[in-house]
Amino acid sequence: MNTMTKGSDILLKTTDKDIQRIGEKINAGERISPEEGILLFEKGSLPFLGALANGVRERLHGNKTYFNRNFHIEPTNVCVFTCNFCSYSRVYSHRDEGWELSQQQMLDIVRSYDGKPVTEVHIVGGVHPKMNLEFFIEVLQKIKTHRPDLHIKGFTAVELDYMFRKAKLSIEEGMKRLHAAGLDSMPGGGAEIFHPDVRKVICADKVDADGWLAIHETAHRLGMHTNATMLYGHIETYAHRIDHMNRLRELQDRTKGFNTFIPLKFRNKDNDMSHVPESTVVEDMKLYAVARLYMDNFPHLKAYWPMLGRQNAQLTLAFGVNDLDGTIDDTTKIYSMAGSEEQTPSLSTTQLVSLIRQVGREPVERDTLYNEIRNYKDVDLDQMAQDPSLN
Ligand code: V47
Ligand code: SF4
Repeated sequence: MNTMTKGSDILLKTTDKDIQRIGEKINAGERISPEEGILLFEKGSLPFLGALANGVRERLHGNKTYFNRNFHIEPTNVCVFTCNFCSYSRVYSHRDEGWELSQQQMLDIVRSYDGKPVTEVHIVGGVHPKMNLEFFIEVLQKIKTHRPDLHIKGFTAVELDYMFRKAKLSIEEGMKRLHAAGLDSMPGGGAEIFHPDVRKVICADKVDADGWLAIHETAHRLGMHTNATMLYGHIETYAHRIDHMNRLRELQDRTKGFNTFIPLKFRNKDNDMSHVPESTVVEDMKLYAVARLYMDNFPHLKAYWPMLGRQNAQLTLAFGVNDLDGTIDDTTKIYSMAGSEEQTPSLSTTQLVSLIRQVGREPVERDTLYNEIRNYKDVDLDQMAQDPSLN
């Protein structure tokens, strides 16, 4: 049963004229301006924003909540860059404190999923000065030879920018070579906050906004889909968030190549920004809601449960989110090292399905491109728990 409040019901109870007008615009299917986006952050109450965002989410996806079966490969945490929010990377001179996987070790990880119904491998890591384009082309080819049907979502624009510059290739040439080797799509990492006033404080030395956007635009032009993230809840203002989302919305108007927007909550353990307090759950939910309202041309909004924790991820499903990412199988360290509650992030299919059903939503397994694989709305949870392929 769906007990969520529709946006139009809550509008009657809003006394702020500006906010009421913005709500009416959204309910009429009109786009909101950057100024209106900032006003929503400043003056929109949590229940009001939640109801509006939920209305948009249900217009787009009904009660469906997507997840996938996936695992990560993190080739290395050695990194030439020094983002202040990063708890995960080690500089090259301290590489003995980190890890560097060989091609064989990466392939062994893929082989360990033989016979298991995963559909996606997500490859992301630090920017290692010696792991170059040729190295990753071989990795992609080996994975595809071993398991052609496995979708490879790999490499942030930060990793690609470094690889292409080192190989002295244009973005287009570099992307074409990776695509031909087996790269199917790109994750959304490395975006952080685009505005230079923030970027110069939190991640001064890596690719800037225009470089990040140019790589995604090229991928879209070559027919690949990508995601986009935003690292929020540190030193950025509401205006910086809207500026970030606006740049993405403008690119999406031109290419339609983004699948999913993924806000990532800043976690402050063991990094150079540990003095910055983390955002509250109220701020988190407001951010998801405003993202759903502002990013009107993004089909999907994802809450990445290893970062938020599973209970808060459940809560986001009432604030515009329609996707929870995947089973993960304890194959990523980025968030546990930054202090997430999820120290060994892993959910069986049964657990993910239960998580979604507990809050009255309809779990749908998808592939990376959001083709539906199976709807678990009416599946018997006890029977599922007995099925080894789902646990
Ligand atoms: O760009 C690093 C973030 C990102 C911290 O596309 C941190 O499906 C919070 O982009 N606190 C990489 N966040 C991961 C990423 C991603 C994750 C899941 C799904 C997808 C997708 C993409 O992790 C980085 C950075 O924004 N990050 N450190 C931290 N302390
Ligand atoms: Fe390197 Fe990525 Fe960490 Fe920045 S966030 S230091 S690019 S691993």
